[in-house]
Amino acid sequence: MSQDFGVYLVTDAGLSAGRSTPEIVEAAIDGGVDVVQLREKGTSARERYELGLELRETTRAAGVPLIVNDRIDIAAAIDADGVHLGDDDLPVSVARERLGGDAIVGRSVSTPAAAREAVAAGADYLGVGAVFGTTSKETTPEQSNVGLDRVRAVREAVDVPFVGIGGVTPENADSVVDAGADGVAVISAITGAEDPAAATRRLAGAVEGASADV
Ligand code: TZP
Ligand code: MG
Repeated sequence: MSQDFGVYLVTDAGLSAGRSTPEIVEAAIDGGVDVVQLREKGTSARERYELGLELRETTRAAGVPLIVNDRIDIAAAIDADGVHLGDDDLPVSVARERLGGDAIVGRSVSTPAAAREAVAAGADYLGVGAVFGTTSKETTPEQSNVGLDRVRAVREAVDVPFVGIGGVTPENADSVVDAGADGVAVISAITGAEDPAAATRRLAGAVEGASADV
């Protein structure tokens, strides 16, 4: 798969300092974001669908893939590029069957064993975390602070691209890529930034700088 996963924005209007998700996404696109995931936990299916249609237009115009968190049905309804699934969501195989071979199907994992399983099930990419401490999501003990050693272990376990997520900032993003991730996924480092476009640029610079060392 040739998709670039350098800077992957996960949306959350509740963590956007009063700004709307479309506003944050436009700024992130301006800053060079590689992938946008519509997350917005706690909103209704209808709200996510309406927002998804809006984001579909802006991301398509910019050539940035749009992934829907959790919901295969909403991904299909808005013609998203793919879906991102976790332990409580429908299986990767169902997403593949429903969305087709070209869809980008991602899976959240926090261990090398789960990473291998997800890849065997047909996941195109993985989200690995929470790498550092985060207050943006309630994590189980197994998902908390998995750290850079776990990122390295996942890199050794699988060949598909993956992003490190959880507490990633422009200051520590390079360490996540140095440990083997293809990029970083963030909520608050972009959504909570005073200047989300500049924050995206800084993250992209950190990821590129780290990849260049390899
Ligand atoms: N999955 C693992 S940690 C996390 C998700 C969705 C939250 C990431 O948010 P932040 O603000 O980038 O730490
Ligand atoms: Mg989920």
